[in-house]
Amino acid sequence: MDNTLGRHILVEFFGCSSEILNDVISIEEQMVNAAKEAQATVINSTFHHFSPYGVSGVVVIQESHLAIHTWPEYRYAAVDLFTCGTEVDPWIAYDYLKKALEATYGSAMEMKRGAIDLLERVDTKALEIIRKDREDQHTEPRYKRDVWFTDKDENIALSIRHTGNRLYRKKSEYQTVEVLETHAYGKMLTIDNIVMTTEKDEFIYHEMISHVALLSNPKIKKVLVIGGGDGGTIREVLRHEHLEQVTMVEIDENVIEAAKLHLPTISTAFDHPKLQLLIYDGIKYLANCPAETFDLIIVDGSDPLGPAEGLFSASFYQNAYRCLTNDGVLALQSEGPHFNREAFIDLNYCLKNIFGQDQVHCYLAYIPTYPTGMWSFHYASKGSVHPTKDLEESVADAFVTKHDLQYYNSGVHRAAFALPNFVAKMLSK
Ligand code: SPD
Repeated sequence: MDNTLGRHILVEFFGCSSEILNDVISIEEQMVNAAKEAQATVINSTFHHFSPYGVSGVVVIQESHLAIHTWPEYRYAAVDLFTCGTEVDPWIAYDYLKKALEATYGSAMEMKRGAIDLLERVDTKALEIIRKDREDQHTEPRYKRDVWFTDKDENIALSIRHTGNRLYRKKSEYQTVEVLETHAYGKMLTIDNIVMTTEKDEFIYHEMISHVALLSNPKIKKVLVIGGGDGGTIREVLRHEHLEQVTMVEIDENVIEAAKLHLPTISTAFDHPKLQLLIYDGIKYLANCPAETFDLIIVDGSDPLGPAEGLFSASFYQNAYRCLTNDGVLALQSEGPHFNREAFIDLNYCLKNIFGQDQVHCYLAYIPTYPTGMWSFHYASKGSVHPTKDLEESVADAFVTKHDLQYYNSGVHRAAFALPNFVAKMLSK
């Protein structure tokens, strides 16, 4: 170290815990801890998760940086530990990370950086004055965390910055449910690294998945909600006081627990006397449900992966059709025209086959925390009810005023069915 400016250790960790390597919050925490163990001064950290797998990030320290990229599918992490000066020992960070990542094997190569003999020192007096001025102005805490959650397919991503503190995490036999604290959208519920809902924009999705169907068919009395464990959909549905019964079937009780603990403004309706709550597989429930039981079925599921995959199948929608009363309506989230494009088109095609060409209507809403923002829903009518022709605007708007709705109104209801040409073309094939 006598004759160089810094030490750079290039590290490979093998046989690590895949779960830790895929957890952006743990990786950020462990990298910061490793820096601190090595007596470095942390300036800031920036970390991203890449779904489905992998984390990248850097901890900037006053003495240079620690960087990582992980491949959970190979239980492998590539790490750079670069420190300047004599006070920080990068090998302490190496030892700490080897344990923290549960690596079975680590290999490392140390390089000396900036050989003094090869460098020419210039007069630094002017630079010192500038640096002192900047230090005097510095009032903010020095360590800034920049931790990002990313919802992504192979081509498109949406990233949301959060505090790095995880409020909830549970893994069930179906999925991993988490609640994170975002800076812009309040608390956010995720399932298997997909955004489900956030406190600040949830109203768009929940108002649109519920009121479009309920306000175009006042005869609806019995409602079934499949999924929707955060409670936002039943909160909106149960605003309609004339309903006789609302049944909700959620496969994973952890979603309900997470919402009750951390999303109090969304999970307000779980104690409603008209609610019958079942923790059960919605696909099996519909398969065994007697014909013509519900006037409205709402499918509030996740993307077509994991337990939600069956919510995108023909047999599921055949059962939904069978379980609807003669003038019954099906309302569902149907992905984004730009995101999960195939699922969006296939679902439209599948519903038209089951309900009939003219019985299926796609409508759109703009949800900032879903990738691409443009999100779709479908309204499929078993009988003669039409989503816009049967809308009583004055009734809808009185309802909006009474409940102080934040997105839905009769104008938005009608406009949501006006599809941009490229979307209409996608669905006409
Ligand atoms: N890409 C995310 C689609 C999620 C739809 N369901 C959200 C659940 C909100 N109640």
